[in-house]
Amino acid sequence: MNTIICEEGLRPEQAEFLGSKLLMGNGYVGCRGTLEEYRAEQLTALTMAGLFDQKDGGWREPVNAPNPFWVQARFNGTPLSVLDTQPVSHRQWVETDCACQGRESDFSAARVTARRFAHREQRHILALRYTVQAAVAGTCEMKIAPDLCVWDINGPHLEQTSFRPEGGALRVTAVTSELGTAVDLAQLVSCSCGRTELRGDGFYITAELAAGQTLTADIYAALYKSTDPDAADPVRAVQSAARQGFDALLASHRRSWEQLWRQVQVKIEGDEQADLALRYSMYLLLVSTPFHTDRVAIPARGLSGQVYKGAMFWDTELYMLPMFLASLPQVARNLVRYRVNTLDGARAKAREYGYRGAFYQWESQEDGRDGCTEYNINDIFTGRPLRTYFRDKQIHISADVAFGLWEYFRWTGDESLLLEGGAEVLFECARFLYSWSYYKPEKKRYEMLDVTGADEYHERVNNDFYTNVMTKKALEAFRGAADYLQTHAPDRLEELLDRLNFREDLPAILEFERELYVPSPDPKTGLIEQYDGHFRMEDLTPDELRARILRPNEYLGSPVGLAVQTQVIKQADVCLVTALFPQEYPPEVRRANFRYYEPRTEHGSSLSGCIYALAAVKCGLAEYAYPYFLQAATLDLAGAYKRYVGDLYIGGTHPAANGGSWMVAVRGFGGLSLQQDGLHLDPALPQGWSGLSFPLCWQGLRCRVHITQDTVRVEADRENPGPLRLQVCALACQAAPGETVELPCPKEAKP
Ligand code: IFM
Repeated sequence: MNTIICEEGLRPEQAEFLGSKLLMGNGYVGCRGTLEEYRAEQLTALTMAGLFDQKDGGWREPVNAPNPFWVQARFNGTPLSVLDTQPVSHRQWVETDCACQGRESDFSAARVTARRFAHREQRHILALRYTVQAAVAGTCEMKIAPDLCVWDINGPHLEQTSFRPEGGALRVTAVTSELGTAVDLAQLVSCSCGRTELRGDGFYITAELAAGQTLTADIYAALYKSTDPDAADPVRAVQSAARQGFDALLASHRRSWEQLWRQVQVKIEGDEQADLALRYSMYLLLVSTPFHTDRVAIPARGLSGQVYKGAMFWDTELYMLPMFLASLPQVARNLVRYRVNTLDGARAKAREYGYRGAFYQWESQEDGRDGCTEYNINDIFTGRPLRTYFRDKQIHISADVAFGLWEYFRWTGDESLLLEGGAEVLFECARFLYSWSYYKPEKKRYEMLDVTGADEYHERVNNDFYTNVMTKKALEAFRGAADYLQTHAPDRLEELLDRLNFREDLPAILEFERELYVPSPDPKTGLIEQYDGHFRMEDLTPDELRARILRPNEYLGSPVGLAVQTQVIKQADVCLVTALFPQEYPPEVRRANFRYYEPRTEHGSSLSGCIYALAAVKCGLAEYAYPYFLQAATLDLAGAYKRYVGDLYIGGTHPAANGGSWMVAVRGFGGLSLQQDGLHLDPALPQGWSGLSFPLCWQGLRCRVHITQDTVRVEADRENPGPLRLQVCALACQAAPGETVELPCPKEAKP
């Protein structure tokens, strides 16, 4: 089914929002949902994955390519542009089944339509079909040329730009200012009628149109950067694209998307709004996914621009990876390999701060550079930069990386990743966390001091619950990898211990794992304190806190924000743990902590809602689970997110919330979990849902799961190498290759 997200009518003030909402892309490049006449002012951007640049000491950020979709058209002298001429009608959309953007604008004398895409497989190829249909006889003139006037926050990043005609195409070359990486683009235009002239700065088209006649301009572009392993001549590439033609390119692009959707599609029955929201959320995640490389992961704002420096955060491992692990393990491998590839950067960062091992980048860019700066936010009152400690103290990033890597191994059983650098990452993360820890002899335990947890409003705290739990998980992963190598590849273990000079560390790190302090629930109340002393902070609700705000967009967190001395938190920390590892906490503990922390959460992050939804499912609190799920899944559709913190723009798409919505649907309502004894399905569908189905892949075995209010059906793939075993509503079940098994799942069996 083609799900079209369509905006009727022209609202110029929405250009920023629609640019993100109608994003399309192919993981190599992200193209904001702007119109052909739009330029930098309307935040037009073609964001190139993995190409970063720093200009004049500003923040390093991704580079936006010259925009090959720029069209200046006139009909009988009147601009066919919503910037100059009010259209009689206007619509703009994105098709989620095939990542195509479209628009239709009626300017009364002529109607403009456009459809464009970045090819999913031929990832360097972009194509646009732009048509002008005359309502009256007249002259249509167009100039089509790559536009350098694109959105830049800390740019412009491209220098030494040159335009030249070559082989019937227009070639644009430029280099980035910091590293001199070349960006090479060729554009070619083919028109259905009229005269086309290629000059040094663009294609000029003139056509006399009769009333009712249509001029079709097919615009092709090929885009490369010199660091691409498959860098090639863009002129040849664009010529080949033009030979294939727009229709054939679109057909192959569409087939590729259809195939992708078959592998990932989650279907909700009985609730169209939720179904659409989830599909759209997954779409947004997929357009920013690097299917083709392990040199980048998915940035915190996807490929929707330069916000958050185009960097990869812990969002990848904790919020996005789960979807890929369960449905596209080959992509999960790329995401995890990215951390293997950036290990040296993490080592360098640990050294920089006087630690050992691997301290991963809080805002990771190419080759393991940390894009995160020491001053991330300006004080809204004084304009002065505020010292924040995201970069230096969010050490949970190394634990998250280790956790993600081990999750990959647990889900796929693919030992090659461990052997090809993965085990080294686990060893180095464990070493870093150990080197950060303090042993308190009087308490006979290790503690994690001076850290910032998931709740970023409270910086530099001691024993943040999430950090300590994840440290423990990272140490378990380290031990798991060491044990695995000992049994299956002892030579590799020996080699690693020698090369990393790890023999002395080994017993100490094992002791660290045993003696690490992880706060436990209060025996009377079941509450877990988020960090040492949190319960002594002023107890306020977020509304009471907001009543103290003096200026819009005030930053509430450290060092001087309103939340700092209070118990108001930015996003789930304790509840993140109980949501991710519900089996490790009794139901009354999960519930007590949900009831305590949820009313004290300000949701200052898009990572918050989905986790409270997941936590609520795991507590059986349906009245919270569904609304939080819908809020997370519709975040980018409705645009109900923060756009500014202080004077810092933070809009764009929200891949963590997108992946988080999948987690709520499949791991939450679908009840999918991977436990010590294998896969479990313990569904708890919202009342209004008549069904939920999703694909599942585990250790090379694939199936499709269909859940209703009282049954679970598992359809095992014909190609499976063996039987799929899992626990459905606490009953052991087995599906042979090609077999369908259906089990009752009565309400009383649900958690
Ligand atoms: O990683 C998150 C962080 O937890 C909250 N602020 C935004 C970051 C990027 O999404």
